[in-house]
Amino acid sequence: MSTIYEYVERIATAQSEKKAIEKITISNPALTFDEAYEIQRLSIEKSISASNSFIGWKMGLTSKAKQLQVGVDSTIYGRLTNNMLMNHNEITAADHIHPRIEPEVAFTFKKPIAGENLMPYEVWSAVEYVYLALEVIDSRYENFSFSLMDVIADNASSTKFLLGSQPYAPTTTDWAQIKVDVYYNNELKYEGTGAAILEHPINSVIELLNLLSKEGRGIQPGELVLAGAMTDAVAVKSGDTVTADYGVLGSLTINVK
Ligand code: 0L1
Ligand code: MG
Repeated sequence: MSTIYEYVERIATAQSEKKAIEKITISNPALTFDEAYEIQRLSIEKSISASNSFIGWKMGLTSKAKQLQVGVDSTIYGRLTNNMLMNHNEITAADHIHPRIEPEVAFTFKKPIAGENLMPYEVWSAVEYVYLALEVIDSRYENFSFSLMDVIADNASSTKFLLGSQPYAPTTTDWAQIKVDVYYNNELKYEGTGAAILEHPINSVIELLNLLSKEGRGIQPGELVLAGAMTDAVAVKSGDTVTADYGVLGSLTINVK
Protein backbone atom coordinates (compact mmCIF):
# COMPACT_ATOMS: atom_id res chain seq x y z
CA MET A 1 0.00 0.00 0.00
CA SER A 2 1.24 3.51 -0.79
CA THR A 3 2.08 6.10 1.85
CA ILE A 4 0.11 9.35 2.05
CA TYR A 5 3.13 11.10 0.49
CA GLU A 6 2.80 8.87 -2.57
CA TYR A 7 -0.88 9.78 -2.88
CA VAL A 8 0.07 13.46 -2.68
CA GLU A 9 2.50 12.89 -5.55
CA ARG A 10 -0.08 10.99 -7.60
CA ILE A 11 -2.68 13.75 -7.26
CA ALA A 12 -0.09 16.42 -8.13
CA THR A 13 0.95 14.45 -11.23
CA ALA A 14 -2.68 14.01 -12.32
CA GLN A 15 -3.11 17.75 -12.04
CA SER A 16 0.08 18.74 -13.83
CA GLU A 17 -0.31 16.16 -16.61
CA LYS A 18 -4.10 16.69 -16.90
CA LYS A 19 -4.55 12.94 -16.73
CA ALA A 20 -7.11 11.32 -14.45
CA ILE A 21 -5.94 8.67 -11.98
CA GLU A 22 -7.59 5.71 -10.31
CA LYS A 23 -9.29 6.74 -7.08
CA ILE A 24 -7.18 6.06 -3.99
CA THR A 25 -9.76 3.83 -2.30
CA ILE A 26 -9.45 1.23 -5.07
CA SER A 27 -5.97 0.34 -3.82
CA ASN A 28 -6.53 1.55 -0.26
CA PRO A 29 -10.16 0.98 0.78
CA ALA A 30 -9.21 1.59 4.41
CA LEU A 31 -8.15 5.22 3.82
CA THR A 32 -9.37 7.14 6.88
CA PHE A 33 -10.98 10.55 7.19
CA ASP A 34 -7.87 11.92 8.96
CA GLU A 35 -5.51 10.47 6.33
CA ALA A 36 -7.65 11.93 3.52
CA TYR A 37 -7.52 15.43 5.07
CA GLU A 38 -3.77 14.99 5.63
CA ILE A 39 -3.28 14.19 1.93
CA GLN A 40 -5.28 17.35 1.12
CA ARG A 41 -3.25 19.46 3.56
CA LEU A 42 0.09 18.16 2.29
CA SER A 43 -0.97 18.65 -1.35
CA ILE A 44 -1.84 22.29 -0.75
CA GLU A 45 1.26 22.86 1.36
CA LYS A 46 3.33 21.52 -1.54
CA SER A 47 1.69 24.00 -3.93
CA ILE A 48 2.38 27.02 -1.70
CA SER A 49 5.11 29.33 -2.98
CA ALA A 50 6.03 33.02 -3.03
CA SER A 51 3.33 33.53 -5.65
CA ASN A 52 0.73 31.07 -4.33
CA SER A 53 -0.58 31.53 -0.81
CA PHE A 54 -3.45 30.05 1.17
CA ILE A 55 -6.50 32.36 0.98
CA GLY A 56 -9.39 30.41 2.47
CA TRP A 57 -11.75 27.50 2.32
CA LYS A 58 -14.41 25.94 0.13
CA MET A 59 -17.29 23.81 1.21
CA GLY A 60 -18.34 20.86 -0.94
CA LEU A 61 -21.21 18.41 -1.01
CA THR A 62 -23.45 21.06 0.54
CA SER A 63 -26.64 20.09 -1.28
CA LYS A 64 -28.72 16.94 -0.90
CA ALA A 65 -28.49 16.44 -4.69
CA LYS A 66 -24.67 16.35 -4.60
CA GLN A 67 -24.58 14.14 -1.52
CA LEU A 68 -26.91 11.65 -3.20
CA GLN A 69 -24.78 11.76 -6.35
CA VAL A 70 -21.70 10.75 -4.32
CA GLY A 71 -23.63 8.52 -1.90
CA VAL A 72 -22.66 10.35 1.30
CA ASP A 73 -24.49 12.47 3.82
CA SER A 74 -21.75 14.81 4.97
CA THR A 75 -20.19 18.03 3.82
CA ILE A 76 -16.46 18.38 3.22
CA TYR A 77 -14.03 21.26 3.03
CA GLY A 78 -11.20 22.10 0.68
CA ARG A 79 -8.43 24.68 0.75
CA LEU A 80 -8.19 27.67 -1.61
CA THR A 81 -5.01 29.33 -2.81
CA ASN A 82 -4.61 32.52 -4.77
CA ASN A 83 -3.69 30.82 -8.02
CA MET A 84 -7.19 29.27 -8.00
CA LEU A 85 -8.73 32.77 -7.93
CA MET A 86 -9.37 33.80 -11.54
CA ASN A 87 -8.40 37.33 -12.56
CA HIS A 88 -10.38 37.16 -15.79
CA ASN A 89 -13.43 35.15 -16.80
CA GLU A 90 -11.79 32.57 -19.02
CA ILE A 91 -10.45 29.07 -18.47
CA THR A 92 -8.63 26.86 -20.95
CA ALA A 93 -10.17 23.40 -21.26
CA ALA A 94 -6.74 21.88 -21.97
CA ASP A 95 -5.51 23.09 -18.54
CA HIS A 96 -8.05 20.76 -16.90
CA ILE A 97 -9.11 17.12 -16.98
CA HIS A 98 -12.92 17.27 -17.07
CA PRO A 99 -13.95 20.70 -15.77
CA ARG A 100 -17.42 21.55 -14.47
CA ILE A 101 -18.80 24.91 -13.41
CA GLU A 102 -21.24 25.66 -10.59
CA PRO A 103 -22.83 28.85 -9.18
CA GLU A 104 -22.01 29.73 -5.59
CA VAL A 105 -21.77 32.55 -3.10
CA ALA A 106 -18.65 33.41 -1.13
CA PHE A 107 -18.08 35.10 2.22
CA THR A 108 -15.14 37.19 3.37
CA PHE A 109 -14.33 37.64 7.05
CA LYS A 110 -13.33 40.69 9.05
CA LYS A 111 -12.93 38.95 12.43
CA PRO A 112 -11.60 35.58 13.56
CA ILE A 113 -14.29 33.04 14.29
CA ALA A 114 -14.12 29.50 15.64
CA GLY A 115 -16.32 27.07 17.50
CA GLU A 116 -18.80 24.25 17.21
CA ASN A 117 -22.50 24.60 16.47
CA LEU A 118 -22.42 28.38 16.35
CA MET A 119 -25.63 30.28 15.70
CA PRO A 120 -26.07 32.19 12.41
CA TYR A 121 -25.96 35.56 14.21
CA GLU A 122 -22.57 34.68 15.73
CA VAL A 123 -21.14 33.83 12.31
CA TRP A 124 -22.66 36.90 10.62
CA SER A 125 -20.90 39.12 13.18
CA ALA A 126 -17.59 37.99 11.66
CA VAL A 127 -18.60 38.23 7.98
CA GLU A 128 -17.45 41.29 6.07
CA TYR A 129 -18.97 40.80 2.61
CA VAL A 130 -20.84 38.34 0.45
CA TYR A 131 -19.85 37.88 -3.20
CA LEU A 132 -21.38 36.05 -6.14
CA ALA A 133 -19.05 33.31 -7.35
CA LEU A 134 -18.60 30.63 -9.99
CA GLU A 135 -16.54 27.61 -9.04
CA VAL A 136 -14.73 25.43 -11.57
CA ILE A 137 -14.32 21.92 -10.20
CA ASP A 138 -12.13 19.25 -11.77
CA SER A 139 -11.77 15.87 -10.10
CA ARG A 140 -8.37 14.30 -10.53
CA TYR A 141 -10.09 10.88 -10.60
CA GLU A 142 -11.23 8.87 -13.61
CA ASN A 143 -14.84 9.50 -14.67
CA PHE A 144 -15.25 12.17 -11.94
CA SER A 145 -16.01 9.20 -9.67
CA PHE A 146 -14.90 8.92 -6.06
CA SER A 147 -15.83 8.05 -2.49
CA LEU A 148 -15.94 10.57 0.35
CA MET A 149 -12.31 9.86 1.36
CA ASP A 150 -11.08 10.19 -2.24
CA VAL A 151 -12.71 13.56 -2.79
CA ILE A 152 -11.43 14.91 0.54
CA ALA A 153 -7.88 13.88 -0.43
CA ASP A 154 -8.40 15.57 -3.83
CA ASN A 155 -9.11 18.93 -2.14
CA ALA A 156 -12.85 18.67 -2.85
CA SER A 157 -12.20 18.76 -6.62
CA SER A 158 -11.04 22.40 -6.38
CA THR A 159 -9.35 24.01 -9.32
CA LYS A 160 -10.46 27.62 -10.04
CA PHE A 161 -13.07 30.14 -8.98
CA LEU A 162 -14.32 33.50 -10.13
CA LEU A 163 -15.58 36.11 -7.67
CA GLY A 164 -18.02 38.85 -8.62
CA SER A 165 -16.47 42.30 -8.42
CA GLN A 166 -19.31 43.72 -6.31
CA PRO A 167 -19.12 43.12 -2.55
CA TYR A 168 -22.52 42.91 -0.88
CA ALA A 169 -23.20 43.74 2.75
CA PRO A 170 -24.48 40.64 4.58
CA THR A 171 -27.76 42.49 5.19
CA THR A 172 -28.42 43.14 1.46
CA THR A 173 -30.90 40.31 1.15
CA ASP A 174 -31.97 36.95 2.54
CA TRP A 175 -29.23 34.82 0.96
CA ALA A 176 -31.40 31.70 1.16
CA GLN A 177 -33.94 33.38 -1.13
CA ILE A 178 -31.58 34.46 -3.89
CA LYS A 179 -32.20 32.80 -7.23
CA VAL A 180 -29.81 31.78 -9.95
CA ASP A 181 -30.42 30.73 -13.55
CA VAL A 182 -27.49 28.93 -15.12
CA TYR A 183 -27.14 29.24 -18.89
CA TYR A 184 -24.99 26.80 -20.85
CA ASN A 185 -24.17 28.27 -24.26
CA ASN A 186 -27.08 30.72 -23.82
CA GLU A 187 -29.63 27.98 -23.02
CA LEU A 188 -31.17 27.72 -19.59
CA LYS A 189 -29.70 24.58 -18.00
CA TYR A 190 -30.34 24.83 -14.24
CA GLU A 191 -32.26 26.97 -11.75
CA GLY A 192 -31.42 27.16 -8.07
CA THR A 193 -31.72 29.16 -4.88
CA GLY A 194 -29.45 29.98 -1.96
CA ALA A 195 -31.47 27.50 0.10
CA ALA A 196 -29.90 24.67 -1.94
CA ILE A 197 -26.80 25.30 0.18
CA LEU A 198 -27.78 23.59 3.44
CA GLU A 199 -31.06 25.58 3.62
CA HIS A 200 -29.07 28.82 3.93
CA PRO A 201 -25.46 29.60 2.83
CA ILE A 202 -24.56 30.74 6.36
CA ASN A 203 -25.13 27.13 7.49
CA SER A 204 -22.26 26.13 5.24
CA VAL A 205 -19.91 28.36 7.25
CA ILE A 206 -21.30 26.87 10.48
CA GLU A 207 -20.53 23.38 9.08
CA LEU A 208 -17.04 24.47 8.04
CA LEU A 209 -16.40 25.76 11.57
CA ASN A 210 -17.66 22.44 12.99
CA LEU A 211 -15.16 20.56 10.79
CA LEU A 212 -12.30 22.97 11.54
CA SER A 213 -12.96 22.94 15.27
CA LYS A 214 -12.19 19.21 15.36
CA GLU A 215 -8.66 20.27 14.39
CA GLY A 216 -8.62 23.21 16.81
CA ARG A 217 -8.88 25.71 13.97
CA GLY A 218 -11.21 28.44 12.79
CA ILE A 219 -11.53 31.11 10.11
CA GLN A 220 -9.10 34.05 10.20
CA PRO A 221 -9.79 37.67 9.18
CA GLY A 222 -9.11 38.17 5.46
CA GLU A 223 -9.95 34.56 4.62
CA LEU A 224 -12.60 33.69 2.09
CA VAL A 225 -15.16 30.86 2.13
CA LEU A 226 -16.83 29.49 -0.99
CA ALA A 227 -20.11 28.27 0.47
CA GLY A 228 -21.22 25.58 -2.00
CA ALA A 229 -23.23 25.08 -5.16
CA MET A 230 -26.77 26.35 -5.77
CA THR A 231 -27.34 23.95 -8.70
CA ASP A 232 -25.71 20.93 -10.30
CA ALA A 233 -22.38 21.58 -11.99
CA VAL A 234 -22.25 22.02 -15.78
CA ALA A 235 -19.63 19.95 -17.62
CA VAL A 236 -17.77 22.18 -20.08
CA LYS A 237 -15.44 21.89 -23.06
CA SER A 238 -13.55 24.26 -25.31
CA GLY A 239 -15.86 26.82 -26.94
CA ASP A 240 -18.49 26.73 -24.16
CA THR A 241 -19.85 29.61 -22.11
CA VAL A 242 -21.54 29.37 -18.72
CA THR A 243 -23.46 32.32 -17.28
CA ALA A 244 -24.99 32.43 -13.81
CA ASP A 245 -27.71 35.08 -13.68
CA TYR A 246 -28.55 36.08 -10.10
CA GLY A 247 -31.22 38.61 -11.14
CA VAL A 248 -30.85 42.04 -9.52
CA LEU A 249 -27.62 40.96 -7.81
CA GLY A 250 -25.85 40.58 -11.16
CA SER A 251 -24.40 37.83 -13.29
CA LEU A 252 -21.11 36.04 -13.84
CA THR A 253 -19.83 34.36 -17.00
CA ILE A 254 -16.97 31.98 -17.68
CA ASN A 255 -15.81 31.39 -21.25
CA VAL A 256 -13.99 28.15 -21.95
CA LYS A 257 -11.18 28.41 -24.47
O1 0L1 B 1 -17.66 22.06 -4.79
C1 0L1 B 1 -18.19 20.96 -4.63
O2 0L1 B 1 -19.30 20.78 -4.09
C2 0L1 B 1 -17.42 19.76 -5.12
C3 0L1 B 1 -17.19 18.85 -4.01
C4 0L1 B 1 -16.73 17.53 -4.52
C5 0L1 B 1 -17.77 16.78 -5.29
C6 0L1 B 1 -17.68 17.06 -6.74
O3 0L1 B 1 -16.57 17.15 -7.27
O4 0L1 B 1 -18.74 17.17 -7.36
MG1 MG C 1 -18.39 23.95 -5.26
